[in-house]
Amino acid sequence: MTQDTIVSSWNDFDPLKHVIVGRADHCCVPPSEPAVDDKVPVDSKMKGMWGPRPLETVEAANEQLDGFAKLLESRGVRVDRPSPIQWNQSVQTPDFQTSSMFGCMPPRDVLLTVGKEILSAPMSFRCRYFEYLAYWPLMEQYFREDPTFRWEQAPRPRLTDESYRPNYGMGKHAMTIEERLEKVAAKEFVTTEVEPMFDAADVMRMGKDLFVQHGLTTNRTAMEWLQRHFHDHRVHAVNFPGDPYPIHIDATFVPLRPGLCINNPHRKMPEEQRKIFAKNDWEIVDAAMPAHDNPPPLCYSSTWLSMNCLVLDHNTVCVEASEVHQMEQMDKLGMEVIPVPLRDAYAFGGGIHCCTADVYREGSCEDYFPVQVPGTQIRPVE
Ligand code: ABU
Repeated sequence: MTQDTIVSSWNDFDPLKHVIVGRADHCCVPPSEPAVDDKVPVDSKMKGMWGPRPLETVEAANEQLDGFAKLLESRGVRVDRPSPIQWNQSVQTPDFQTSSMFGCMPPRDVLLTVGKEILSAPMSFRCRYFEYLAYWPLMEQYFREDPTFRWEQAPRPRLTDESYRPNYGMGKHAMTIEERLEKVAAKEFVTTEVEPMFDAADVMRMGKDLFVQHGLTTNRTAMEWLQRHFHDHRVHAVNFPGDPYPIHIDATFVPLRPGLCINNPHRKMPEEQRKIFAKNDWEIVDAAMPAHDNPPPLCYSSTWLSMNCLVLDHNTVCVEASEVHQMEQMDKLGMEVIPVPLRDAYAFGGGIHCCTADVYREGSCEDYFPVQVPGTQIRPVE
Protein backbone atom coordinates (compact mmCIF):
# COMPACT_ATOMS: atom_id res chain seq x y z
CA MET A 1 0.00 0.00 0.00
CA THR A 2 1.14 3.56 -0.73
CA GLN A 3 -0.18 6.51 1.23
CA ASP A 4 -1.02 8.68 -1.84
CA THR A 5 -4.49 9.38 -0.58
CA ILE A 6 -5.91 10.53 2.74
CA VAL A 7 -9.65 10.31 3.19
CA SER A 8 -10.84 12.60 5.99
CA SER A 9 -13.36 15.42 6.20
CA TRP A 10 -15.46 16.48 9.16
CA ASN A 11 -17.11 19.66 7.95
CA ASP A 12 -17.57 21.97 4.97
CA PHE A 13 -15.10 24.70 5.93
CA ASP A 14 -11.70 23.39 7.02
CA PRO A 15 -8.86 23.66 4.43
CA LEU A 16 -9.80 21.59 1.37
CA LYS A 17 -7.02 19.44 -0.04
CA HIS A 18 -8.73 16.78 -2.18
CA VAL A 19 -12.13 16.80 -3.86
CA ILE A 20 -14.18 15.03 -6.53
CA VAL A 21 -15.69 17.22 -9.29
CA GLY A 22 -18.55 15.72 -11.33
CA ARG A 23 -18.97 15.33 -15.09
CA ALA A 24 -22.01 15.92 -17.32
CA ASP A 25 -21.40 13.13 -19.87
CA HIS A 26 -24.42 11.09 -20.99
CA CYS A 27 -26.66 12.85 -18.45
CA CYS A 28 -30.39 12.25 -18.95
CA VAL A 29 -33.64 13.87 -17.96
CA PRO A 30 -35.16 10.87 -16.17
CA PRO A 31 -38.60 9.49 -17.02
CA SER A 32 -41.62 9.80 -14.75
CA GLU A 33 -41.34 8.02 -11.37
CA PRO A 34 -42.83 8.89 -7.96
CA ALA A 35 -39.92 10.78 -6.36
CA VAL A 36 -38.90 12.63 -9.54
CA ASP A 37 -42.47 13.66 -10.38
CA ASP A 38 -42.74 15.37 -7.06
CA LYS A 39 -39.52 17.33 -7.47
CA VAL A 40 -40.15 18.74 -10.96
CA PRO A 41 -42.17 21.97 -10.51
CA VAL A 42 -45.72 21.80 -11.93
CA ASP A 43 -45.03 24.54 -14.50
CA SER A 44 -41.66 23.10 -15.60
CA LYS A 45 -41.05 22.41 -19.30
CA MET A 46 -39.45 19.16 -18.12
CA LYS A 47 -42.86 17.67 -17.25
CA GLY A 48 -43.42 14.72 -19.56
CA MET A 49 -39.98 15.02 -21.14
CA TRP A 50 -37.18 12.46 -20.73
CA GLY A 51 -34.05 11.16 -22.40
CA PRO A 52 -30.49 12.30 -23.12
CA ARG A 53 -29.83 16.01 -22.72
CA PRO A 54 -28.80 17.97 -25.86
CA LEU A 55 -25.13 17.39 -26.68
CA GLU A 56 -24.25 21.09 -26.92
CA THR A 57 -25.51 21.60 -23.34
CA VAL A 58 -23.44 18.63 -22.14
CA GLU A 59 -20.36 20.13 -23.79
CA ALA A 60 -20.98 23.57 -22.29
CA ALA A 61 -21.49 22.07 -18.82
CA ASN A 62 -18.34 19.96 -19.10
CA GLU A 63 -16.30 22.97 -20.18
CA GLN A 64 -17.28 24.79 -16.99
CA LEU A 65 -16.81 21.72 -14.78
CA ASP A 66 -13.33 21.18 -16.30
CA GLY A 67 -12.55 24.86 -15.73
CA PHE A 68 -13.61 24.58 -12.08
CA ALA A 69 -11.43 21.49 -11.65
CA LYS A 70 -8.42 23.35 -13.09
CA LEU A 71 -9.07 26.35 -10.86
CA LEU A 72 -9.14 24.15 -7.77
CA GLU A 73 -5.89 22.47 -8.86
CA SER A 74 -4.29 25.90 -9.31
CA ARG A 75 -5.18 26.56 -5.63
CA GLY A 76 -3.36 23.38 -4.56
CA VAL A 77 -6.42 21.11 -4.28
CA ARG A 78 -6.14 17.59 -5.71
CA VAL A 79 -9.11 16.90 -8.00
CA ASP A 80 -10.46 13.52 -9.07
CA ARG A 81 -13.26 12.93 -11.56
CA PRO A 82 -15.90 10.18 -11.76
CA SER A 83 -16.15 7.65 -14.60
CA PRO A 84 -19.53 8.31 -16.23
CA ILE A 85 -21.39 5.26 -17.49
CA GLN A 86 -24.01 5.32 -20.26
CA TRP A 87 -26.87 6.72 -18.21
CA ASN A 88 -29.29 6.33 -21.12
CA GLN A 89 -30.09 2.70 -20.42
CA SER A 90 -33.00 1.12 -18.62
CA VAL A 91 -32.62 -0.31 -15.14
CA GLN A 92 -34.44 -3.22 -13.59
CA THR A 93 -34.24 -4.67 -10.12
CA PRO A 94 -36.61 -7.28 -8.63
CA ASP A 95 -38.61 -4.34 -7.25
CA PHE A 96 -38.80 -1.68 -9.97
CA GLN A 97 -37.99 -0.76 -13.53
CA THR A 98 -37.10 2.64 -15.01
CA SER A 99 -36.17 3.56 -18.55
CA SER A 100 -33.08 5.68 -17.94
CA MET A 101 -30.69 6.80 -15.24
CA PHE A 102 -29.61 10.34 -14.32
CA GLY A 103 -25.88 11.25 -14.40
CA CYS A 104 -22.84 12.07 -12.26
CA MET A 105 -22.58 15.83 -12.26
CA PRO A 106 -23.52 16.11 -8.56
CA PRO A 107 -21.36 13.75 -6.47
CA ARG A 108 -22.50 15.66 -3.36
CA ASP A 109 -25.94 14.02 -3.64
CA VAL A 110 -24.67 10.47 -3.35
CA LEU A 111 -21.34 10.58 -1.48
CA LEU A 112 -21.36 11.45 2.21
CA THR A 113 -17.89 11.91 3.70
CA VAL A 114 -17.79 11.76 7.49
CA GLY A 115 -14.28 11.53 8.87
CA LYS A 116 -12.47 8.53 7.39
CA GLU A 117 -15.64 7.21 5.79
CA ILE A 118 -17.27 7.80 2.40
CA LEU A 119 -20.80 6.45 2.32
CA SER A 120 -22.99 5.94 -0.76
CA ALA A 121 -26.44 7.27 0.13
CA PRO A 122 -29.69 5.30 -0.36
CA MET A 123 -31.35 7.80 -2.68
CA SER A 124 -35.11 7.83 -3.27
CA PHE A 125 -34.98 8.43 -7.05
CA ARG A 126 -35.10 5.09 -8.85
CA CYS A 127 -33.14 6.62 -11.74
CA ARG A 128 -30.25 7.23 -9.31
CA TYR A 129 -30.04 3.70 -7.93
CA PHE A 130 -26.82 2.85 -9.77
CA GLU A 131 -25.19 6.29 -9.69
CA TYR A 132 -22.56 5.10 -7.18
CA LEU A 133 -21.00 3.06 -10.00
CA ALA A 134 -19.48 6.24 -11.48
CA TYR A 135 -17.45 6.63 -8.27
CA TRP A 136 -16.53 2.96 -7.86
CA PRO A 137 -13.07 3.28 -9.52
CA LEU A 138 -12.19 6.17 -7.17
CA MET A 139 -13.46 4.37 -4.07
CA GLU A 140 -11.49 1.28 -5.04
CA GLN A 141 -8.35 3.43 -5.53
CA TYR A 142 -8.80 5.20 -2.17
CA PHE A 143 -9.33 1.83 -0.51
CA ARG A 144 -5.98 0.64 -1.86
CA GLU A 145 -4.12 3.88 -1.09
CA ASP A 146 -5.46 4.79 2.36
CA PRO A 147 -5.39 1.79 4.73
CA THR A 148 -7.71 3.57 7.15
CA PHE A 149 -10.38 4.60 4.60
CA ARG A 150 -13.84 3.15 5.37
CA TRP A 151 -15.68 2.41 2.09
CA GLU A 152 -19.34 2.23 3.06
CA GLN A 153 -22.78 1.75 1.60
CA ALA A 154 -26.05 2.50 3.38
CA PRO A 155 -28.70 -0.26 3.08
CA ARG A 156 -29.74 -0.44 -0.57
CA PRO A 157 -33.37 0.76 -0.62
CA ARG A 158 -35.93 -1.43 -2.36
CA LEU A 159 -37.89 1.55 -3.77
CA THR A 160 -41.06 -0.47 -4.28
CA ASP A 161 -44.33 1.45 -4.57
CA GLU A 162 -44.56 1.22 -0.76
CA SER A 163 -41.71 3.69 -0.48
CA TYR A 164 -43.91 6.48 -1.86
CA ARG A 165 -47.28 7.99 -0.98
CA PRO A 166 -49.62 7.14 -3.87
CA ASN A 167 -50.62 10.15 -5.99
CA TYR A 168 -48.80 12.58 -3.72
CA GLY A 169 -49.32 16.00 -5.26
CA MET A 170 -51.41 14.55 -8.06
CA GLY A 171 -55.00 14.37 -6.66
CA LYS A 172 -57.84 15.81 -8.71
CA HIS A 173 -55.56 18.67 -9.63
CA ALA A 174 -51.82 19.20 -9.38
CA MET A 175 -50.99 20.60 -5.96
CA THR A 176 -50.73 24.38 -5.81
CA ILE A 177 -47.68 25.99 -4.23
CA GLU A 178 -49.82 26.96 -1.21
CA GLU A 179 -50.99 23.34 -0.74
CA ARG A 180 -47.44 22.19 -1.19
CA LEU A 181 -46.19 24.59 1.49
CA GLU A 182 -48.87 23.30 3.88
CA LYS A 183 -47.65 19.73 3.36
CA VAL A 184 -44.05 20.81 3.84
CA ALA A 185 -44.98 22.58 7.10
CA ALA A 186 -46.75 19.36 8.21
CA LYS A 187 -43.61 17.40 7.18
CA GLU A 188 -45.62 15.27 4.81
CA PHE A 189 -43.48 14.32 1.85
CA VAL A 190 -43.69 11.95 -1.12
CA THR A 191 -41.54 9.32 0.60
CA THR A 192 -42.96 7.02 3.29
CA GLU A 193 -41.04 5.60 6.25
CA VAL A 194 -40.81 1.94 5.21
CA GLU A 195 -37.02 2.10 4.74
CA PRO A 196 -34.18 4.62 5.13
CA MET A 197 -33.90 6.97 2.14
CA PHE A 198 -31.65 10.01 2.01
CA ASP A 199 -29.51 12.11 -0.27
CA ALA A 200 -26.06 12.91 1.09
CA ALA A 201 -26.66 16.58 0.21
CA ASP A 202 -29.33 16.73 2.92
CA VAL A 203 -26.65 16.24 5.57
CA MET A 204 -24.77 19.29 6.85
CA ARG A 205 -21.59 18.15 8.57
CA MET A 206 -20.40 20.21 11.53
CA GLY A 207 -17.85 18.07 13.36
CA LYS A 208 -19.60 16.07 16.07
CA ASP A 209 -23.04 17.27 14.92
CA LEU A 210 -24.84 16.27 11.72
CA PHE A 211 -27.82 18.46 10.78
CA VAL A 212 -30.13 16.54 8.44
CA GLN A 213 -32.90 18.13 6.38
CA HIS A 214 -36.25 16.32 6.48
CA GLY A 215 -37.74 16.81 3.01
CA LEU A 216 -38.55 15.23 -0.33
CA THR A 217 -35.33 13.23 -0.50
CA THR A 218 -34.71 12.33 3.16
CA ASN A 219 -37.10 10.66 5.60
CA ARG A 220 -37.08 10.21 9.39
CA THR A 221 -36.11 6.56 9.14
CA ALA A 222 -32.91 7.67 7.41
CA MET A 223 -32.12 9.97 10.35
CA GLU A 224 -32.58 7.09 12.77
CA TRP A 225 -30.27 5.00 10.57
CA LEU A 226 -27.70 7.79 10.44
CA GLN A 227 -27.77 8.14 14.26
CA ARG A 228 -27.21 4.40 14.74
CA HIS A 229 -24.50 4.32 12.09
CA PHE A 230 -22.63 7.44 13.28
CA HIS A 231 -23.17 6.56 16.91
CA ASP A 232 -20.50 8.96 18.20
CA HIS A 233 -22.19 11.87 16.43
CA ARG A 234 -25.30 13.83 17.35
CA VAL A 235 -27.83 13.71 14.52
CA HIS A 236 -30.30 16.61 14.36
CA ALA A 237 -33.49 16.85 12.30
CA VAL A 238 -34.06 20.24 10.70
CA ASN A 239 -36.67 21.44 8.21
CA PHE A 240 -37.37 24.60 6.28
CA PRO A 241 -41.10 25.28 5.93
CA GLY A 242 -40.79 28.05 3.29
CA ASP A 243 -39.43 25.72 0.62
CA PRO A 244 -42.10 24.14 -1.62
CA TYR A 245 -39.60 21.59 -3.01
CA PRO A 246 -37.27 20.88 -0.10
CA ILE A 247 -34.32 18.87 -1.28
CA HIS A 248 -30.71 19.32 -0.21
CA ILE A 249 -29.65 21.62 2.58
CA ASP A 250 -26.88 23.26 0.56
CA ALA A 251 -29.05 25.94 -1.09
CA THR A 252 -30.81 26.66 2.19
CA PHE A 253 -28.46 26.61 5.17
CA VAL A 254 -24.73 26.88 4.53
CA PRO A 255 -21.83 27.14 7.00
CA LEU A 256 -18.99 29.47 5.95
CA ARG A 257 -16.66 29.03 8.92
CA PRO A 258 -16.95 28.02 12.57
CA GLY A 259 -19.55 30.34 14.08
CA LEU A 260 -21.13 31.61 10.85
CA CYS A 261 -23.91 30.27 8.59
CA ILE A 262 -26.01 31.84 5.87
CA ASN A 263 -29.70 30.91 5.73
CA ASN A 264 -31.99 31.30 2.71
CA PRO A 265 -34.35 34.18 3.69
CA HIS A 266 -37.28 32.40 1.96
CA ARG A 267 -36.58 29.18 3.86
CA LYS A 268 -35.88 30.31 7.39
CA MET A 269 -34.88 27.75 9.95
CA PRO A 270 -37.70 27.60 12.58
CA GLU A 271 -36.99 29.43 15.85
CA GLU A 272 -36.95 26.22 17.89
CA GLN A 273 -34.19 24.81 15.71
CA ARG A 274 -32.10 28.00 15.74
CA LYS A 275 -31.69 27.84 19.52
CA ILE A 276 -28.77 25.44 19.40
CA PHE A 277 -26.90 27.87 17.13
CA ALA A 278 -27.62 30.86 19.38
CA LYS A 279 -26.62 28.97 22.56
CA ASN A 280 -23.27 28.11 20.99
CA ASP A 281 -22.59 31.65 19.69
CA TRP A 282 -23.18 30.90 16.04
CA GLU A 283 -24.38 33.76 13.88
CA ILE A 284 -27.03 33.01 11.24
CA VAL A 285 -27.15 35.64 8.49
CA ASP A 286 -29.82 35.89 5.77
CA ALA A 287 -28.21 34.99 2.43
CA ALA A 288 -28.16 37.60 -0.35
CA MET A 289 -30.85 37.43 -3.02
CA PRO A 290 -30.05 35.45 -6.19
CA ALA A 291 -28.92 37.49 -9.21
CA HIS A 292 -31.32 35.61 -11.53
CA ASP A 293 -35.13 35.55 -11.64
CA ASN A 294 -35.25 32.03 -13.07
CA PRO A 295 -33.05 28.95 -13.19
CA PRO A 296 -31.55 28.06 -16.60
CA PRO A 297 -33.64 25.86 -18.99
CA LEU A 298 -34.27 22.21 -18.04
CA CYS A 299 -32.98 22.76 -14.51
CA TYR A 300 -34.42 20.98 -11.45
CA SER A 301 -32.93 23.38 -8.97
CA SER A 302 -34.10 26.79 -7.80
CA THR A 303 -32.45 30.18 -8.26
CA TRP A 304 -31.03 29.67 -4.76
CA LEU A 305 -28.09 27.80 -6.22
CA SER A 306 -26.72 31.33 -5.73
CA MET A 307 -25.74 30.32 -2.17
CA ASN A 308 -24.53 26.83 -3.14
CA CYS A 309 -20.84 27.63 -2.64
CA LEU A 310 -17.65 25.67 -1.96
CA VAL A 311 -15.64 26.88 1.03
CA LEU A 312 -11.91 26.26 0.52
CA ASP A 313 -10.90 27.34 4.02
CA HIS A 314 -12.16 29.66 6.77
CA ASN A 315 -11.34 32.72 4.64
CA THR A 316 -11.92 31.60 1.05
CA VAL A 317 -15.04 30.64 -0.87
CA CYS A 318 -15.95 29.76 -4.48
CA VAL A 319 -19.19 31.40 -5.65
CA GLU A 320 -20.84 31.15 -9.10
CA ALA A 321 -19.48 34.04 -11.18
CA SER A 322 -22.81 35.61 -12.16
CA GLU A 323 -24.09 35.70 -8.54
CA VAL A 324 -23.03 39.27 -7.91
CA HIS A 325 -25.13 39.79 -4.77
CA GLN A 326 -23.91 36.61 -3.10
CA MET A 327 -20.30 37.46 -3.96
CA GLU A 328 -20.68 40.94 -2.52
CA GLN A 329 -22.18 39.56 0.70
CA MET A 330 -19.41 36.97 1.12
CA ASP A 331 -16.85 39.74 0.63
CA LYS A 332 -18.52 41.82 3.34
CA LEU A 333 -18.51 38.77 5.60
CA GLY A 334 -14.72 38.80 5.32
CA MET A 335 -14.22 35.99 2.81
CA GLU A 336 -11.90 36.05 -0.20
CA VAL A 337 -14.34 35.29 -3.03
CA ILE A 338 -13.30 33.25 -6.06
CA PRO A 339 -15.82 33.68 -8.91
CA VAL A 340 -16.43 30.41 -10.77
CA PRO A 341 -18.48 30.29 -14.02
CA LEU A 342 -20.77 27.27 -13.58
CA ARG A 343 -24.29 28.28 -14.61
CA ASP A 344 -24.15 26.13 -17.78
CA ALA A 345 -23.82 23.09 -15.50
CA TYR A 346 -26.77 23.89 -13.21
CA ALA A 347 -29.31 21.88 -15.21
CA PHE A 348 -27.21 18.76 -14.73
CA GLY A 349 -27.84 18.57 -11.01
CA GLY A 350 -26.95 21.72 -9.12
CA GLY A 351 -24.30 24.30 -8.32
CA ILE A 352 -20.78 24.66 -7.05
CA HIS A 353 -21.27 22.65 -3.85
CA CYS A 354 -23.43 20.01 -5.56
CA CYS A 355 -20.82 19.27 -8.24
CA THR A 356 -18.18 18.40 -5.64
CA ALA A 357 -17.66 15.84 -2.88
CA ASP A 358 -15.00 16.10 -0.19
CA VAL A 359 -12.23 13.55 0.05
CA TYR A 360 -9.79 15.35 2.34
CA ARG A 361 -9.98 18.49 4.43
CA GLU A 362 -7.41 19.23 7.11
CA GLY A 363 -8.71 19.42 10.66
CA SER A 364 -10.36 17.05 13.07
CA CYS A 365 -13.74 16.25 14.56
CA GLU A 366 -14.48 19.32 16.69
CA ASP A 367 -17.38 19.89 19.03
CA TYR A 368 -18.89 23.15 17.75
CA PHE A 369 -22.07 22.70 19.83
CA PRO A 370 -21.00 21.81 23.37
CA VAL A 371 -24.26 23.28 24.65
CA GLN A 372 -26.99 20.95 23.39
CA VAL A 373 -30.58 22.19 23.32
CA PRO A 374 -33.63 19.90 23.31
CA GLY A 375 -35.71 19.89 20.16
CA THR A 376 -33.61 18.80 17.21
CA GLN A 377 -31.65 15.71 18.27
CA ILE A 378 -32.84 12.37 16.95
CA ARG A 379 -31.75 10.78 20.19
CA PRO A 380 -30.56 12.86 23.13
CA VAL A 381 -27.01 11.92 24.02
CA GLU A 382 -26.36 11.25 27.71
N1 ABU B 1 -29.25 20.54 -5.03
C1 ABU B 1 -29.62 21.75 -4.40
C2 ABU B 1 -30.96 22.21 -4.95
C3 ABU B 1 -31.69 23.04 -3.99
C4 ABU B 1 -32.68 24.00 -4.62
O1 ABU B 1 -33.24 23.70 -5.69
O2 ABU B 1 -32.93 25.05 -4.04
